[in-house]
Amino acid sequence: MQTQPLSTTRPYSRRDWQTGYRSLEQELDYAIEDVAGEIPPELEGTLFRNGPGRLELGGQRYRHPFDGDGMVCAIALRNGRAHFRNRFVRTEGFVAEQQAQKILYRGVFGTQKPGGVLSNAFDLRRKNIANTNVIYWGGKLLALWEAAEPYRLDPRTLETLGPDDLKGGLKPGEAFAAHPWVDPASELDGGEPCLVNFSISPGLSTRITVYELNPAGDVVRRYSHSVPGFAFIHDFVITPHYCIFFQNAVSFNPLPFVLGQKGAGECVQFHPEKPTQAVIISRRGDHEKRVISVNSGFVFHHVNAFEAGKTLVVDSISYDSLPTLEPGQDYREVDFDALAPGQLWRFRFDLASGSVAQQKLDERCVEFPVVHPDRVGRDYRYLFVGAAHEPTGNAPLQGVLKVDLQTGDRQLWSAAPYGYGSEPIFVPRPGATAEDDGWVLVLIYNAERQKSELVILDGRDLGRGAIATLRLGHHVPYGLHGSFTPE
Ligand code: 3ON
Ligand code: FE
Repeated sequence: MQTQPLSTTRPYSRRDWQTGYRSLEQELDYAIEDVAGEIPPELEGTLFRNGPGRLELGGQRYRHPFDGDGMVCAIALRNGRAHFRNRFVRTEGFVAEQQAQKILYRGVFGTQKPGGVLSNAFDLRRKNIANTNVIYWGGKLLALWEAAEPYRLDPRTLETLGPDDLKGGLKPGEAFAAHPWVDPASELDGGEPCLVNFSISPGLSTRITVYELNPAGDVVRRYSHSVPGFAFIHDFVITPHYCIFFQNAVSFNPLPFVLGQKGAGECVQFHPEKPTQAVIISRRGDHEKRVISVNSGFVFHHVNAFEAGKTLVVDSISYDSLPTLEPGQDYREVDFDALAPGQLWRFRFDLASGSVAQQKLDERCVEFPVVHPDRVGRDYRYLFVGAAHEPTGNAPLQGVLKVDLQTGDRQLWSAAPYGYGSEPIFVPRPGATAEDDGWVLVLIYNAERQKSELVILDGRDLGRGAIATLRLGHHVPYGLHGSFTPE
C-alpha cells in the first residue's frame, strides 16, 4: 500500500511574509515609470490607501501592527500614467513622538511605553493614529481610526490639515468609525448618495451613534441607541432602510489595562459559545431598534447587506476564534496553521419571525471584501475579497477571489509564492452596465523584490491576470483600507 507523504510545501513562506512588516519612514513623491502591461486609459482617478506606516520607534517595535501610525498612500492614474505619493498623518500624538523619538503613548493593541509596568499603569490616554481607512467625501480627504475623530488631509499633497469635526456634526470627544458606507441612492434624500457611518462609545452599556452625511459633507441625520454590555464593533452594514451592527460576544476586563500590563484591545475576550446580538436600527422615522441573536462567530468585516421582502440578508467574514498574542510573543512569528481563518458567511434574518438561517459560502481564508459601489445595500451578484492561495486552511492573503453569488462560480487570481495581498478595490468602468465590468486594484507586497506593486485586474475575468503591474521603488507595509475617487 502506498502512503502519501504529508505535504510540507506551502505557497508562502513566513520568512518572506514577515519582511512586509517593516516601517516605511520616507515620504515619497514620484512618477511610477516601471509598468508592465498597460494602464487602461479610461481608468482615471486616485487610489488612496491607509495603514500602519511606522511599526517601531526609538528602537522599540510596536506590539501589534494595528498600533502602527497611519500613513496614507495616493496612487493617481491619469492618461495611462501613474504617480505615487505617501505621507504620515501628523496627528497630535504622532508629532509629539516624532519630536521625542520615543514612544510616549500606549497603543490599544498592547504597545507599551518604555519603562515597564510602572510607567504604563494608570495612563489611560489614547493616541489617535488615524491608520485604518481614508475616504474622500464632501470635498475632504479624511483619515479614519475608529476610536477618535477623523484627520483631514490635503488630497493633492497629503499634508495633514488637522482634526475634523464634520462642520460641527461630531461633538468634542466623539469618534467616527473607520467603516463608512456610501448609500448610492438614499431614499430620504431624493435618491442622492449619502455617506453612513457610526461611532461606538463603549462602557458597561454601549452607545451606538449613526451619522448620515450628504454629498456636501453635512451631518444631515444622527441617531443613537444603547445596547447592554461592552461592544467591539469594527464595521457594520446598511440597506436602504436599516443599519445592522453585529455586537460580537465579547467581555472586557479593564484591570490589566489600567494596571499597565496590557493594551485595552488585549483585554477584550471573545466567547464563541455565546451568540452575537445583531442590532438592527431603522434609518428612518423614530429609528426603532430590533435585536436578533445569531451564532455568527467573530465578525470584523461585512461584505454587504440587502432587503428581500421581510428578510434581511447579511454577508460577512466570520472567525471561529480570535487570536491572542502571548506575553512577549512577536506578531511576526504567528503560527498560521493554529489560527482560525476568516470565512464567508451569509445570514438571513427573518424580520417577521426573528429567526435566522445561516450558511457558509466558502471554506477559503479571506479578508477585506468589496462590492460594486452601486450595489451597496442592494441585492448583488459579485464580490471580490483578499484570499489565501489554498482553498482551505488559514494562511496569509496572497490573491483576490471573485465570487458569483448567482451561479456559485469562483475565480482566484493569486500572486503566490512571492506575492502577499491586501484589500482589493473595485472601480467600475465608465459607462459599463454589467456589475463586474470594471477593474480590481490591489497592492501586492512582492517578497522577492522586497517592494510593493499595484496590480490592476479585469473584474470580468480575473483569469486574464494582471492587465498592468505598477512596480513601486520601495515597499509599503501591509495596510488596512482605502478607496478610489475619480478625481
Ligand atoms: O477599549 C475598547 C476596546 C477597543 C478594542 C474601546 C476601544 C474603542 C479603545 C477599542 C479600540 C478599537 C480599535 C482602535 C480598533 C482598531 C482596529 C484596526 C486598526 C484594525 C482592524 C483590522 C481587522 C482585520 C480583520 C484585519 C485583518 C488583517 C489581515 C488579514 C492582515 O493582512
Ligand atoms: Fe476594517
